[in-house]
Amino acid sequence: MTVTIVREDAIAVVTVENPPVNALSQALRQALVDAVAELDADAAVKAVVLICAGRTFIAGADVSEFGKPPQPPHLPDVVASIESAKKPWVAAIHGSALGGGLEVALGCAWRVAVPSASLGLPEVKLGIIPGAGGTVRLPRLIGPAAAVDLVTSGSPLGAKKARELGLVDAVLEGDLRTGAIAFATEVAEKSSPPPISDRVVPAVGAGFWENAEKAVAAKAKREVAPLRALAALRKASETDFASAMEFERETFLELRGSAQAAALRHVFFAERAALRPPELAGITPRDIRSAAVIGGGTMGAGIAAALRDAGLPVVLIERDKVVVERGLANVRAIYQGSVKRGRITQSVADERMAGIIGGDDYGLLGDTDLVIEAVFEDLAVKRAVFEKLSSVCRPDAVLATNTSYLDPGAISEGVSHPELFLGLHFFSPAQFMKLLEIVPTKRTAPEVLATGFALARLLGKVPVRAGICDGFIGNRILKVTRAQAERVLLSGATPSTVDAAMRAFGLPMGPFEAQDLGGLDIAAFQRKAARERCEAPFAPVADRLCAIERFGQKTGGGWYDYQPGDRAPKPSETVAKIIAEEAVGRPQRVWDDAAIADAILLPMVNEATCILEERVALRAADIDLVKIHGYGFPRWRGGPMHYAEARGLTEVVAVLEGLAADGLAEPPCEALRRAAQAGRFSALAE
Ligand code: T1G
Repeated sequence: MTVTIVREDAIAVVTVENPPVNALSQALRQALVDAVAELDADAAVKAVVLICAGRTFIAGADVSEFGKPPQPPHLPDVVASIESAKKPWVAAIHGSALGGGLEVALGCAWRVAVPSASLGLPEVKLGIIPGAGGTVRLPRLIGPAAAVDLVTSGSPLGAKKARELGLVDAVLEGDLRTGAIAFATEVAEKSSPPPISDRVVPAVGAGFWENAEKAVAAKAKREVAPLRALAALRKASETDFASAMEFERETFLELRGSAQAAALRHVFFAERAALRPPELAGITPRDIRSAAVIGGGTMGAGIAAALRDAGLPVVLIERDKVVVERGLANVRAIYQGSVKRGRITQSVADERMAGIIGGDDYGLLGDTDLVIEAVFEDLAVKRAVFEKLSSVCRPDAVLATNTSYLDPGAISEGVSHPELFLGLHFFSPAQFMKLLEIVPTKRTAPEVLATGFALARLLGKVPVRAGICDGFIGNRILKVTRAQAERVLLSGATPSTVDAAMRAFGLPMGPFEAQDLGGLDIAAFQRKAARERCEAPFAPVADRLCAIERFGQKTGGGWYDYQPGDRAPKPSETVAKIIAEEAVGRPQRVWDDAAIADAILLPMVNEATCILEERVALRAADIDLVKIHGYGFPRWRGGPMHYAEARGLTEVVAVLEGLAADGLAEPPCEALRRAAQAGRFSALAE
């Protein structure tokens, strides 16, 4: 970490360099305070430019310091020292001025930015609120309404919008350093605006805060920080600066130590670590400049759109011209949906579609870098596709299957270059779902695996390497979720109480509502395959529902009944009768939300620990990312493994032993017992 000061005539340029993102470590905070003192004492200096080296302005406090006791100088004091400096400071912003970085800029008398800059206070995404004046100075500068949006959403603004709001004073084209020095030279000659801390917050209309509270609560759901941030913004609008700063700091320090903040920090670092797994360090991925998708159904069309959205030219192959048109129509429908929701403009949708060629001639793939197969989930059908691909594709083309249940190793039998083959398991809808399970076979070359991760970075996905087993990581755990939900059902609960309990835990929907939305026939198909492998999946009620073709919303009934045109689930007498029949002879109990959640979640953790032990997943954090980005597990819980560790693995083992004793779950696996002794899953890898 370095802070250098260069004097350009009467302007001092303070350059911060603390790779990778100029985070506000203790050393940097100290260096900024020292710079203020040094430059205040230098009569020749009329103004100061604060600029950063590297790819971004200060991207916030150093999140890796959060687990430790805060060290002085504390950031509010650093900001106050810049704000009360004798010379005007100009923050010169490029990249991302986020969190504490924007708060430092708010301490400056002026802010200038390049057009590509982004500015924001994302603290709520880390389960905290701004802790160095962001909730107090921002409403004074841009007004309460804009401040509420920026702080409670945590989403950054572009430079143009920031200029409109008055968050920055100028958007500079050309070289930032040169432009900022010119700007500083100009303002040095004139009186500075009053420090933001001395300004008043513009008044708001009656009911503003009450309405804001309703809106923020609706979006935040169970996340605590957004509403606490709103309270701090209101405090800033209704009291003096010092009291508001004190309130903000107390709230910040309290939330920093909270379980939600620990969980969200865990996910923050896990997501970043997932993009560059250590086992692929130094391995150069192949270049992917063109791609193709075989199969234009829901998954194929979504994958084609995701590839197009990343700028790749795409070829979409289907078995004949009629189905090709249907495939292209599926992709077009995706883009029209995005236009309708205002996500993209019509011209962008047209540009995306223009980059997709549809055809039934595999000959079109002679020069394609990557081909992803997304056809019907049948081994013979998939093998036939790869046989054709092996005969037409370049010998160095990467071939991938989007299978979610079949063994990629078995699918790749017969391909001419098995080292160039891997599984790329997208989740529906593939253009939006962030998760990508990357499934290498025994023959997949390291640089091809690295290509899978590079593709994920290109597509903005969260990549997780998964070993080969039935269901890889996510669907294997999902099988346990469903089996456990049925066990609870047959022990006295109802689909509604189970779903309500899982929603109360934080999931967007319960296991039975989710099955009715996705269709019960998909899981039935897998259970059939499992039974052919002599496995005994537990789904007595689901099996009977499928036998009477209750496949969910699409058949007007599954676990619930549905009125035509109405997606609201209604308790079903038919289902209740089947449950009662299947429950005969099973001990019944009264279930509360916590007990239901335990009976479903803790067996998931048990299965996930087996997955870790078998190295189907390499890190517990990877499993957390799979469940958060593929199955709606609440981010603020940190994922099932983080949740279990935070709760205490010894307690998890004890509860599982109780459930097993009652015949309601498998006993804790040996690996989980070992992890419980160490108190952490990482011990399994040692
Ligand atoms: N602290 C520590 N490390 C950080 C960091 C941070 N704030 N931000 C990023 N990193 C690391 C990251 O882990 C990765 O490490 C590397 O930098 C590159 O990140 C008082 C308390 C800035 C938009 O929430 O959003 O200020 O994996 O891969 O895609 O109110 O990083 O290479 O070892 O993400 O170019 C508020 C978080 C903090 C911003 C760049 N700030 N960072 O994205 O790179 S709270 C944030 C980001 C706060 C004050 C409060 C992004 C980025 P490694 P990357 P990128």
